[in-house]
Amino acid sequence: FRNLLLVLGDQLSPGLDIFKDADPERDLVLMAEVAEEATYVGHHKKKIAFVFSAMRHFAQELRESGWRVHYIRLDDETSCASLKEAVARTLKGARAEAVRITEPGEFRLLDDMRSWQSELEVQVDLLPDTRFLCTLADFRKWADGRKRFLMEDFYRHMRQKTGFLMDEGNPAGGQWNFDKDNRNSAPAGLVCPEVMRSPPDAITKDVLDLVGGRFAHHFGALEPFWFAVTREGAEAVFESFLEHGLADFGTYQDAMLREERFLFHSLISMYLNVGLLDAWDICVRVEKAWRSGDVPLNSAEGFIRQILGWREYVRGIYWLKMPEYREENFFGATRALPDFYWTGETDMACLKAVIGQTHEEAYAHHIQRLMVTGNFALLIGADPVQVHEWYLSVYADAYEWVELPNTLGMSLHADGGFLGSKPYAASGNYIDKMSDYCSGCSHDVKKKTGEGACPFNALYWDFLYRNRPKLKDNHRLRTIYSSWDRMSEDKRIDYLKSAGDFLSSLPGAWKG
Ligand code: FAD
Ligand code: DLZ
Ligand code: SF4
Repeated sequence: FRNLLLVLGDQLSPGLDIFKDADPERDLVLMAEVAEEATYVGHHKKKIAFVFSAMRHFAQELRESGWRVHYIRLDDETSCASLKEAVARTLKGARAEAVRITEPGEFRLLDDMRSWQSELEVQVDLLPDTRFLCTLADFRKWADGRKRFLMEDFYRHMRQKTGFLMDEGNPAGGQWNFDKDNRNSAPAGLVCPEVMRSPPDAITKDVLDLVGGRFAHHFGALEPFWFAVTREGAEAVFESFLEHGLADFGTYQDAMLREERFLFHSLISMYLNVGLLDAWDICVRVEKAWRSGDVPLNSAEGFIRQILGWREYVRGIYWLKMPEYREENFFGATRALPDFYWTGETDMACLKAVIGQTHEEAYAHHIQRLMVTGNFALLIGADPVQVHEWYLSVYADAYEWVELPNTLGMSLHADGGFLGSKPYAASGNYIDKMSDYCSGCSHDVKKKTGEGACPFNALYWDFLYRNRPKLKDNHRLRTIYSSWDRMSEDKRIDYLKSAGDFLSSLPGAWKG
């Protein structure tokens, strides 16, 4: 054959450039389940099962449309440890003029691939990933010479560039952003749509057996497994969201409920990230739903902002700042991530609920990730690398290009505010306002310090106090620091002592 086309587990898109100028008669597609990709962090069992099953279905889809596909399974006798080995072995069996690959979404792999050409003695072409709305070159152009890199500025630039939700050059509805309408808590008894569940087919059942056997020691429940694993399945999930979820998405975007894990969220990130759904197409359909009067503007705008704004923005920042970005640690935080992040064994009801849900579903929505597990890790000064590895492991949608900026930048402020203008630190009051967790907690959210008090309360002030030298010039924190300064000394000492007692009682890192 002529070219070997390597397709990775998160590149399941027939529209990618490597297929455009390829020839099914002369080129061979290679896909490989390999131990290195399945274990570079201890991925959640559901994430591995999702990726493997989606890969197997995609190979089938390619074959049905005429491609020759060499698919190496992890349980094949001839399975390979790494993607490089898979390429090398395939080339041993048959010579190729070149290996063609879409640029991977993680720096570690791109870096590795850069040496393949000389090591494997074959031409290796890396082609840009065309599934994003902003090319990396365009992002660099936007960033070039800029003093501030706010997402909101990037988002407006993208609205203008793409024309999404624009009316004759102006933002639809006269406003760029309807976030102030999107901060409602959920009333008790709120009825949320049923999540669409896809029953496992024979291919998925095979994968579940494989993952259950090989990765039994990884975090997370494997079953029940109900993720979609094909383009049609992912499409059905999105259609169902358009019909039943989108209208209320905006209003309850930040809410959290014990009994409603998914609320009005779309659950499409894992499908988008592997290429079973397409970002442009999704924005078109969400805008159409608003223009035809099916959903209000605050929901359509809020949703499009996540995809056209946040998703594209974090990817741009990742590639702009890697590899140094991964090492950043603005606060010098070194505490081991407590082992209950892996076991769920804590008496703090909010953390228990979010970690428990993460264990079962490989899913938590944005505010659960940011304001519960992320906020707690920020407040206790957990080591950013450990926190990052946790987020990269436990969610089905986690790939470093999207996970790292969200964790290290947005949530932990470890980049010193490059990505977010202030740390997302909050006391128990925020969690109480936005969720129903506190009513089922043995801690009292209203109690500030001492026995039985919600730990978030003292930790919040301790975090601000501890890091004041680094945060004192942040104008968004000025009022908060003046509240601290106005407190009586006794009260301040009380907070710091309470936080100190709590921190010294924290369990250490997981040794499992
Ligand atoms: P919805 O709430 O329905 O949002 C719609 C879509 O918008 C999502 O599917 C997603 O593609 C996009 N989106 C929303 N927020 C963001 C964001 N901040 N950054 C990028 N895209 C966004 N998202 C991932 O896809 N992978 C990750 O590994 C990941 N790690 C995160 C880690 C932390 C600490 C935080 C705070 C957020 C992280 N996010 C990550 C962003 C966000 O939490 C998820 O995209 C979202 O919860 C996915 O659920 P959903 O599809 O129901 O999203
Ligand atoms: C996440 C993942 C897993 C679990 N396994 C594989 C695999 O066996 N083969 C493969 O090609 N890709 C896998 N992936 C996705 C890759 O890790 C992903 O392509 C890189 O992290 C780059 O984003
Ligand atoms: Fe979490 Fe504090 Fe509320 Fe308990 S009281 S659920 S620890 S915020």
